[in-house]
Amino acid sequence: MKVTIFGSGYVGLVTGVCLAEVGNDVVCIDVDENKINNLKNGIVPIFEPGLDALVKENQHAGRLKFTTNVVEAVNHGIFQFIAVGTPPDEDGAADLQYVLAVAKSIAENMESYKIIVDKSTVPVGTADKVKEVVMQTLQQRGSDVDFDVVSNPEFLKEGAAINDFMKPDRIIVGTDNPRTAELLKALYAPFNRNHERIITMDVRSAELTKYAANAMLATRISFMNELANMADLLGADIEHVRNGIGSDTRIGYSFIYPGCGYGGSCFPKDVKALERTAKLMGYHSELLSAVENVNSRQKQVLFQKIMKHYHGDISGKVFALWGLAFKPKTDDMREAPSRVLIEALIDAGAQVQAFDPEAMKEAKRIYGDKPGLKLVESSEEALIGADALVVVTEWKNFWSPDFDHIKATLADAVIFDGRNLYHPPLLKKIGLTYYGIGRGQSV
Ligand code: UPG
Repeated sequence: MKVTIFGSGYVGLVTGVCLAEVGNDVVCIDVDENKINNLKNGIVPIFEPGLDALVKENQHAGRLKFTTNVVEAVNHGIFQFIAVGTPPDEDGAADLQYVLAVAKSIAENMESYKIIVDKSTVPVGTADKVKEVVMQTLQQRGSDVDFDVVSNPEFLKEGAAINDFMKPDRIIVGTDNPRTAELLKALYAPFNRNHERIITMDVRSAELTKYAANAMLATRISFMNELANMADLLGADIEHVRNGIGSDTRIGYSFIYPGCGYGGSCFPKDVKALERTAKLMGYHSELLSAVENVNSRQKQVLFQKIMKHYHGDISGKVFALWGLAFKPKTDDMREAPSRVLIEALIDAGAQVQAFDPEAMKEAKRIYGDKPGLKLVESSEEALIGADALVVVTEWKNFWSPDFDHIKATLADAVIFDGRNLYHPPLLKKIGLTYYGIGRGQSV
């Protein structure tokens, strides 16, 4: 089938390559010429495991093309996916200008029936707005070409996006037109094997499903982070509590890991946007604002533990920081807890020596030569001359370091573990002072 994807960012690229991989004829379009030229040469702008190879293979096979030419792109696919950004504006609402601009471009150039698919995470009611823009533009052109607008939200986790697309838990298709649902089902058939994963519903419910999923997951995390803070005060270990409740099949083990706060491009943005949508409807969501507030506070927890340990004075101290990306297997530092910590430590007069397996380039782009921050080449180098170690992201190669060596290297022999990677009794035996999240140590 012929597919066009507007926006060659994270969601658009993954969607494009995965649809091409199963044999579709895909054209990806972006306004950024530089990005498109790089992609034509197999240079992928983001780090996502498996993406590079799929871009190259499918381009080589002729199933995947990149362009900046709107006329060519609109004429190509019966499916026109919109996968452009929806950044939050000042008051947390998703900014729809890019989505609506794409809708207009499609309408300006379409000559035959098109299925316009909203893939970007957009507030409830956006599909109706897209429909309106397309209708108006067609009217101005004096064209009566038929079209449908579908909401088909993505559920891709950074670092596991290819697998999430190829083997989805579910594929949500929101449309009010049964004929369109059938066409989408045909497009997604290769990913809908073994058991039925396609759930069709009306457009608004599909739009809300996306926000509901992310808000639920964010709520679980904030809930666990609050409990962790209580566990610290109560002298309980949240890791035992996590195991204790996770074993209840109604609760389950996923997304109940306490830590130094959730980040990334989705949870913070989507929780705020849903709260804002509720407000626009005249509904104040007590829960969503609490989820967001708990998370902002949680990003300060490591800093508070550090300040408490050092009795409020860390000037001149050097901190080795392991992990800059908001989570492992990505180079993404958007809303990352590491950023809040780096800035707090430096403002308080300390120095930071930071290392991340993938995000060094991104850190350099964000911080340049920020005074007080040294970006180093290895986890080992971060320790040299440091007083303490802070672990912020749970990359696998941080899971089992040489603790004897750490003890011998760090001047103050102390570890602040923002992801509860380590076993407190073991570290105690080695002679390291250890602070985790909710391990029964009050801040
Ligand atoms: N996190 C925790 N504790 C947990 C699980 C996650 O603190 O138990 C944190 C994690 O460190 C990260 C954040 O939660 O900061 C988000 O993690 P994850 O969901 O793996 O990352 P994203 O790539 O942001 O993916 C989310 C949804 C995905 C959706 C995407 C964009 O999981 O389904 O498509 O956001 O909306």
